[in-house]
This record gives sequence, structure tokens and C-alpha cells, in this order.
Amino acid sequence: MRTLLDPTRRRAAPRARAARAARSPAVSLLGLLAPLLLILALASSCSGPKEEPDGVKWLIGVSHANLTEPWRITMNRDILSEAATKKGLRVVFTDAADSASKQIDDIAHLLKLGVNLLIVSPVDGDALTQAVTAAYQKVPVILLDRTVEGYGYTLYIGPDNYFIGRSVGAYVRELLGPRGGRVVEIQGRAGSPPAIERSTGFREALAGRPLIRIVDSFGADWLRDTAQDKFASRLKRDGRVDVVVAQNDTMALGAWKAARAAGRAGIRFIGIDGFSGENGGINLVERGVLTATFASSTGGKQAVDYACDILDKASGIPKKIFLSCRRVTAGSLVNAASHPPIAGLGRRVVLGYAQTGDESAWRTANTVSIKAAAKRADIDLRFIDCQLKQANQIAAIRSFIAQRVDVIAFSPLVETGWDEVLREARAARIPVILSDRSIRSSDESLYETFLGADFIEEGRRAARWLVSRLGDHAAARIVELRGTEGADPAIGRKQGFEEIIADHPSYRIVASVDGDFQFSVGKRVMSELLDRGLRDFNVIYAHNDDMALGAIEAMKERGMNPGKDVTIVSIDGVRAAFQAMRAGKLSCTVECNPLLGPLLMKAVADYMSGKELPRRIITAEGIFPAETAAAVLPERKY
Ligand code: GZL
Repeated sequence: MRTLLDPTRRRAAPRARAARAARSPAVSLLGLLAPLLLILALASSCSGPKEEPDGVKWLIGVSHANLTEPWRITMNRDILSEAATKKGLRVVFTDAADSASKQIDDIAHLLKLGVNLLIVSPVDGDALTQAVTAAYQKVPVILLDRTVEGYGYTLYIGPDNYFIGRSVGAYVRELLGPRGGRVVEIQGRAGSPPAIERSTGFREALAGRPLIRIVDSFGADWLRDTAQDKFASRLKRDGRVDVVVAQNDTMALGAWKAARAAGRAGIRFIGIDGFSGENGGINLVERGVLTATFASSTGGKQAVDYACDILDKASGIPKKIFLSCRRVTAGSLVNAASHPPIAGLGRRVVLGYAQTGDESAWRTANTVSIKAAAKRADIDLRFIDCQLKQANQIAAIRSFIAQRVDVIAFSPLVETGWDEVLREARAARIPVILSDRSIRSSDESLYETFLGADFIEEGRRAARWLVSRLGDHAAARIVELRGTEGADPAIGRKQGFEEIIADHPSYRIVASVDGDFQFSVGKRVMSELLDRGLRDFNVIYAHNDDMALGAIEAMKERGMNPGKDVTIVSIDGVRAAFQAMRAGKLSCTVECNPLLGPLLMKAVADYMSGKELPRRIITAEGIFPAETAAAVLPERKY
């Protein structure tokens, strides 16, 4: 592995030239003096096009925001170590030194260099939006840590800062117990998204515990010395502190140093990051400096992993990945590394899947995808169709526990009512993956990951399209056909839709009925509304295509003209919706991708091979107005 300065900084250069540059020792010396652009040559397992004579198949450009913060240095290290496991992969780095305009130049330069894929960790999401979106027209782009406006990128990978904040809060509750105590919060850079999200999650987790008081909160720019100085003066002013929660380990260390210099014992320090190595969070917990750290990965490894999948055109690439975090305390250090590797099993992995039922075309496609992907991955799938009954899903999960399957996955019919059975799975040490729909529970540890769509965003997309079609001030009288009462997608799609129309007072929901995500129920409830005389509406918003298609039938039977007199927008994007759009009956469908099988099997395999799963995996989706139907229909996969 060699790290070198790129001599082509000012000139466009083909990949082969970059490869040659990486082998020049003279350049290596320059690299130490002026680390503008660094090149790394590695051996790899990405497949891809035929290897060039110099052994390079793919060139990946990485544009860093800076290489000074410990987080970013570790991210860089993670990228390097993961890339070192891949064959024929070369990585080129740039460091924007925290300047957005420099980063825009860096991206242009990397493109000129002929990179096959870009990994960008933006200095500032807004300022980088245009450059990233333009780059995405040319090559796949993975965003790391921060995202840009809109969807002009291939994949976003970042921490779930809100979840990290909540996890820290839950720990502080445990630590201080019912007697409570005084907490000082040290935030990162004031106003930065991770600082805000961590703080919000933290405070939310402490809600309802008035005896735990956040007595002070200040920013220290993610830096140890700043935290040390600020906490020293805080202690001078008022030394009554029980716990310090710092938004990274380095600042926690700074605060600890200040306490030690002031001769203060008994304060407990909590950090976030959990890096390995000297003065990393793990080491600080080992030395008793920190009571706990919350270890979350930088996403560097995952970015390289997915880069290879993207370049190899693997199926099931998600749109967003939010990484998980793990609490590390002195007591949990021993078993910090988690699961058994698949190789040690000596048999096929067994996956139990409790499906909701077969309520819609989306669900049928989902089931086919899961079964096919399990077969392809050689996973022993035990699949139960739970016929739209929560009790059946609970019974299915219990039967999987009794069979001692390796992993349980399910699509929860409704959000609540799962705690008991999932605690049983946890007691049996069987990991649970939520597929397609999520649950609501105060216990975040009941499942490993949730993979599926962003339902709130789907609702927003439907409403945004409607407003763009009818106009900002149109008198829209909307009939809403809701999905199953209490189901995650029904709740999210309603929330997102209402959020957007709230800014348009002329948009009103005049009727909202439960259609249970089914064609037959959608048709029945729409028939009932019409038979009761409802005519004063000009929009239908259905939480899935099947209900919209049922409503279309009901209207046609009553001599109405769906798609003409009434604008109809629904969610899913199944073939039948495209056919209805081509026939002029449906106006728009917002895609919700049911092809979750490959993502699920990847998650199962990753878990079994000991990798930490992300907290949330969000699928890639589009929006299709009727005008696009004829062109898109032939390519639809479901
Ligand atoms: C969405 C999924 C919903 C689909 C319906 O991820 O849960 O359930 O939109 C389906 O069509 O029945």
C-alpha cells in the first residue's frame, strides 16, 4: 500500500497515468510535503472490467472535507483498510481543508482524473449540492457523513446522530437512577447537524426525568483543548457536576483533564466515537477515564464495500444507510466484538420470515424477491404468510424461536405490540431484522436494523407532485384512502402528505378512510363514500396503488371519469398502476420498492459474518407521473 501525491493535479489524466503516478517514489516524497491529492494502490476483490496491465480495475476518488478532525482521520484509515482487502482497486484522495470552494475544485479534478466512482464527505451540504449533483450525472457518487440537498447522488452513508443521542440519554438515565443528578453537555461545533441531532436525541431520552438536570451546555468545536478550557472555567464557576456528556471522546478527554487539574474526583465522563488506538474512546474506557463511549463506525469501510457493489452492478443498492452505535463500558469491553462468523457454522444459515400476508401486488413482489434472494444466497428460508393478523405474526416469531433459527426477519403489520415477543427473541439470542415496516418501542435494542422505505418522504413526494400539478392555490378537495390502521407506512404517508399540504390552505382532506392496503377494501370504502353522496372532491390520495385501483373501479361503475375529473395519486409503483396511468385513469404513482430480498440477504450474511449492521437502510425510489408510464412500463420489474 502506497500513499502518494498526484502529479496530475493541474492536468487531466487518464486512469492509467494515475496508476503509474502511484508507483513513482519521487512523488511519494512530494506527497509528504504537499498532501493535496493522495493516491493509493491496492490489491482487491471488486470484479468489474478486465484488469489493465498495471492491475487496476477501478479508480475511486475520495473527496474529504478535512483531514484534521479525529473522526475524519479515522474515516480515512477505515477507507484505506477496507480498500486494502479489495483487488484491483485504486483510491485517490483530496483534502478540502474545510473549504467548500476547494472541495468543488477537488471534485472537478477527480472527475478529470477519470475516476469510476466518487466518495464525497461534504464540507457543507448546501454549498456542495450543485457540484455533487453534476458529478452524479457522470459517475456514481457515495456521500459520507453529510448529505446534500435533493437526491442527486447514488448512496448516502452516515451516522444516526439522533439515535446516538437517544442511546446516550438512555444510559445516563440508568447511570443516575431515580435520584437523578447534574449533567453538563459538551457539544461539537455549534449549529452543525450532528451536534444538533445528538443533543435533540439526548434531551428526548431524558424527558420525563426532571431529577436529571442539564445544568450547562456549551460547544467546543469537537476539540479536546477547547473542551478542557471551557470545562475548567465551568468548574471554577460551579463545581456541582455528576456527569459530563461530550459529543465526542476527544472533548470528553479534555473535560476529564480539566477535572483532574482542578482536583475534582467523582465526575463520570461519557463520550461518543469509540475509536481504537491510543486515546481513542475504547482505550479511554479501558483506562477508566471514560465511564462509557458510544462507538459508531465512520462509514469508511461501508463506503468502499458498497462502492465495489455499485461498480459491480450488484442488485439491491439502497439510497441511504444510517450507521448504528454500540455502548462500550468497562463491563462490555470483553465481548465488544459481536457475532459468530458464518464460516464457523458448518451449515446453511437459517432465516425465519414472518410476512404480513398477501394484501397487495407490492406484497406479492416482495415475497417473490425474498424467496428468490434467499435461494441465490443459499440461505435456508422458513417463510410464513401471516394472513394479515398480528397474532399470527407473533406465533410465527415464537415458532422461529423454538426452531432456534439464526435470524428472524419480519414486516410488522402494525407499529406496536411487539415488545414481549421480541424480548423473547433477544433472550434466545436470535437477532431480529425489521424488513419493510418498522415498530414503535421505547426499547431500541429489540431489533438490529430496519430496512425499507422512508414513508414520510413518500407522503411528501405525493403531495409535492400534487401541488406542482394543480398549482399552489388550487382548490383541492382530497379523499384520502389510508393503509392499515396503525401500520408504519400508513402513519408515515399520512404525516408526510399533511406536512406539505399544511403550507397550502386551499388543499383540504374532505374524507379519510381506512382501505387496509387492499384493492377490494379500497373499492368498497370508495363505493360507500360515493353511495352516501360524496361528489365534492377532485383528488384521491391513496396510500397504495391497489386501493387507488379499487377506487377507480368504484368510480367507473358509477359512470365517473377517474383520472380526468379526479386527479389520483398513489404509492408503490406496481405494474398495474403503470397500466392504469397509460389508460389515463391514474395520474401519478410514487415508487416504494418491494425488491428487498437482496438487501435482506446481505444484512443476514453481514450479521452472520460478524459485521455490525447499520441501524437503518433506506431503499432507492422514484416518482412516476402518468406521462412517463408508456416509456417506463416495459422495464418495470414488478
Ligand atoms: C410498504 C408496504 C406497503 C405497500 C402496500 O413498504 O408496507 O404494504 O405500500 C403493502 O402496498 O401492502
